[in-house]
Amino acid sequence: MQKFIPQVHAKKNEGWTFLNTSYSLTEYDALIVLDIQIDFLPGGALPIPNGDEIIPAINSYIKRFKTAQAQIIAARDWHPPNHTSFKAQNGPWPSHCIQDTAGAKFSPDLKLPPNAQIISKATQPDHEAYSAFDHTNLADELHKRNVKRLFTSGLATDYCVLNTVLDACRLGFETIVLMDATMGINTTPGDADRALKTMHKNGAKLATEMAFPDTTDALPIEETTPDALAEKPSKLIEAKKKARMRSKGTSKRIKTEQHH
Ligand code: VGL
Ligand code: ZN
Repeated sequence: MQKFIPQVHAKKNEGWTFLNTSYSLTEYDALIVLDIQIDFLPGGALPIPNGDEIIPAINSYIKRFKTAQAQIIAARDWHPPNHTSFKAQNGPWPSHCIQDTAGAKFSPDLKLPPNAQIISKATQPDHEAYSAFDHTNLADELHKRNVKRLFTSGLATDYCVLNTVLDACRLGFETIVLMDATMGINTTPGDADRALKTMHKNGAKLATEMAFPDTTDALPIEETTPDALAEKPSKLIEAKKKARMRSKGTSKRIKTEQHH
């Protein structure tokens, strides 16, 4: 599958450094998937342009996190019908993601595992809440599971992702924005780019899937039994040699972080 990197991020060549970062995931990491709901996708009540294009990338991250037994959290915008963010209440947005309606459902293309933790946000009529931490039990859930590192994805870069990431940084989580798995509304052109800059300035790291190991790293090399070793020594030695080279980071240079 071809990797998707939003044009708006990919074209910015100056100011980027190349690091040999390679994130290896554990149960103390969490993937946060924000607002991949019908109303935020093309055809929905408040569609984010090309919002659907990040779903394959999110599914790919879900697979990595699932394999590592890391936490997977799906947040959803979950408004009461008279929410303060709606135009009828003099808010900025058309009605969207109303609790228990079809538009509030997650996209059927999103491959959420059954044990994903669901967080509902912006549920109080008089309180706008873009952050998944705002009036939710997300922080408690993460602390309960001893999560130290958050990887954020989803919609929209300039609202929910921005506010969730700033809260995560404030709360002391190591926070990584998955740039190839987020898309902005860009009500004002440049909003999403400015949001990324703001997140980075406040301590968030910016990364793409290039900062994760090649999928071949998942080969169960350590689980090979002595019996198998006796049968096919040459193949195993080769696989182990490759694994050692990969772990030393000699294989590639990865673009991950912005300089300022
Ligand atoms: C959002 C606009 C309106 C978001 C929520 O979560 O990004 N944006 N409601
Ligand atoms: Zn909303």
